[in-house]
This record gives sequence, structure tokens and C-alpha cells, in this order.
Amino acid sequence: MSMFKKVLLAASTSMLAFSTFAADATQVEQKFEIKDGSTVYIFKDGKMGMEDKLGRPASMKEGVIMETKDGQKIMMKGNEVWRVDRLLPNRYQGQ
Ligand SMILES: [Cu+2]
Repeated sequence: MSMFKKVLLAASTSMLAFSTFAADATQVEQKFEIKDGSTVYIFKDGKMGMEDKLGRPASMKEGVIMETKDGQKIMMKGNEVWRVDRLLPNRYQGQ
């Protein structure tokens, strides 16, 4: 098998892994709808994943704060999500 074919095979395998990412509802502990249309999943093992508004897996830098549609704020932090409402001063209240 040529190197090119191997690379293609590896790519399609990882695509497959990605496509099952959101489907495994049994492993999802919590799900947040983000205001921009993306979705953050917290899995039962504590890991997190993010899906953009088109349903594609998305990555995000650590420390980025996202606001959910219902106004909660969560932060990307390694494999954990920190709910930053409690950590930040109440400067967002009252709008
Ligand atoms: Cu995110």
C-alpha cells in the first residue's frame, strides 16, 4: 500500500471517530447550547468536547469563556469545564 493510501485511510478512520463523537449519548453527562450555535458536551469521564453549529467537532483554546443560550458562562479548561459564574465577580449581573 502506498504511503498516500495509508494517509487517506488514517484520515477516514479519524473522521469516523469524530462522527460518532456526538452520537454517544450514553456517555454525555451534560450538554450546553452555546449562544453562537455550537454545543459543548461534558462526558461522564470528565472530558469535554465541542461541536460547531454545523455539527462538526470543534476545538477551542483553553481559557476561552463561552456563554450558553440561557446565560451561563463556562470556560474551556483542559478536559474539564469550569462554570465560571462562581469564579468571576458579578460584573455581568443587571446587564
Ligand atoms: Cu468551547
